[in-house]
Amino acid sequence: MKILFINPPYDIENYYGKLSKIAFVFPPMGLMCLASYVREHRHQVYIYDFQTEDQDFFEFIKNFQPDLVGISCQTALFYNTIKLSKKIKQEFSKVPIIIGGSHGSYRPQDFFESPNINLVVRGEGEITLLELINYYRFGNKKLKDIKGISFKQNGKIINNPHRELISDLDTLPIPAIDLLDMKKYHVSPDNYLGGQVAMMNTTRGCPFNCIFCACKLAFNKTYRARSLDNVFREIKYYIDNYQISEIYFIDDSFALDRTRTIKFCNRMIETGYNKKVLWWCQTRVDLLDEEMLKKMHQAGCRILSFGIESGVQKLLNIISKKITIKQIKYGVKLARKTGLEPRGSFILGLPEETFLDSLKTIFFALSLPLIRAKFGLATPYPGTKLWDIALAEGQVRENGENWNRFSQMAAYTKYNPPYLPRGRKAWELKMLQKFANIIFYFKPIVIISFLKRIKTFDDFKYFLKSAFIMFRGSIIKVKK
Ligand code: B12
Repeated sequence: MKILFINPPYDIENYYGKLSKIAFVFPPMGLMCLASYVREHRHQVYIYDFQTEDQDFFEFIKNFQPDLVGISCQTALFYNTIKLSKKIKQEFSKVPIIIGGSHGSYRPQDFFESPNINLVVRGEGEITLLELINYYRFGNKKLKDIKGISFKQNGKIINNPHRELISDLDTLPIPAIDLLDMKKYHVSPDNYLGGQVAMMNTTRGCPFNCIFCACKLAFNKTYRARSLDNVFREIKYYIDNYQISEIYFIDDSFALDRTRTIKFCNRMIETGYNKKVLWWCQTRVDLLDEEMLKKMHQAGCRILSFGIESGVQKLLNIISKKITIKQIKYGVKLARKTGLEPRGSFILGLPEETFLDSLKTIFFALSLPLIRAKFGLATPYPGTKLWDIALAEGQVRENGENWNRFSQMAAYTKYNPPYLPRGRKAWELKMLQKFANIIFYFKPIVIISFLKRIKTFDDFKYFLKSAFIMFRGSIIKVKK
């Protein structure tokens, strides 16, 4: 069959406002995984990524004539997914449209308000999608027997039981980056280590239970890791075929398994890949020790991102982050001491957060030797405990919600934050978000770290332009 995968247009200005010009452009990892998997089963595949495609979508689709369309949809892409499905169905009324990704995993019902969507795949997609392809091709299974899907039958939404997770991730092929033009993807300037970047995922699932995180259903809380042989095959593939010099590991917690992390680092050193690629990853402050961080640095790691979230212990407890202020201080300091660039992401506007707590978080961030910090606003994505809290407080609606509000970056957009702690005002949180994001860049170590990155005149222009956009976007002009 001919399968067309689509990464729908992202109205990035809705979500980042003036910062959109300096945001990431990342390859659609979920679709690359699905495409390579079904391609192995001899189906013809194409990924149309609206972020980077030059050819007109309708010209393309008329030429390609798909038998099935699969769209990946996070909450931020919801309305565009609906609009696009309608347009596709106008031209190809018989082609089934299947949705997967974060939003449908928790709220499949939203998609069935549109008559143009045939099915929603919840959670991990590879096996479910293949079964669906076989269903459409041979009709050898009934829909009711395919796990992990939701569909509408006789006006009723049927949610089949969940699909079991893939137990051995090594059985999955390398994500199909060859279907895309890798050169069109880049990180934002503050993450720039120079050169072509590849995005990789060496594990799936996170055993923690933070109340704001929307990853639980896709991969469950079960942590599954690929073998290092398998991971290194992929790294070699990128080095040989794409001459990459940077890898961004998007694992939820890269260093969760200490023994595996040390082995990974040793192998980077033995293979000499640490001389060819620099890399960065996300991990938790409570998983670190000096020996491991030194090893990571030696193995080419340069940036370590931490989800710090708050500078107030009471709030860390409320969000079930399971870390302490002491661990944060220790972890960030240690990363810096071992030559890594520690970065932190913070959330303002958490449940029970007072104005003073927000200030404490901002000044706590400033007090840490962080090289970058990003301040988002608490966003109750469907499927999270924060959603349940917001629902109970009447701040989100079970039906008829405006998904454009769900951005984390409300201060830069025309929307108000979708969640407000008791007694707080939208304008006040928006102002604090802008203040926090901008003041951080005045720290001398932050300025120095940017200056150190400048190697060519082009780098200089790139950073100057980004700084200008950042400052322009952050001019504090918030309507009360
Ligand atoms: C890396 C990442 C990014 C990267 C790149 C994303 C990309 N291009 O793939 C960047 C930094 C750009 C990013 C941006 C954002 N992200 Co993000 N991101 C992630 C992260 C950490 C990993 C995603 C990933 O690649 N996973 C690996 C792949 C294999 O999994 P997957 O994408 O889920 O795909 C599988 C299934 O979902 C399913 N599937 C997916 N699509 C389809 C389609 C079909 C047809 C089928 C059948 C199945 C299917 O099958 C796939 C294979 O098993 C997740 C957290 C997580 N652990 O999932 C958050 C996450 C997806 N991001 C999230 C958010 C909120 C955002 C932003 C809105 C943040 C912001 N304010 O900027 C933006 C939106 C960007 C956009 N264009 O939509 C939320 C989504 C919540 C929601 N309900 O929407 C998540 C879950 C994190 C969270 N907060 O809990 N993100």
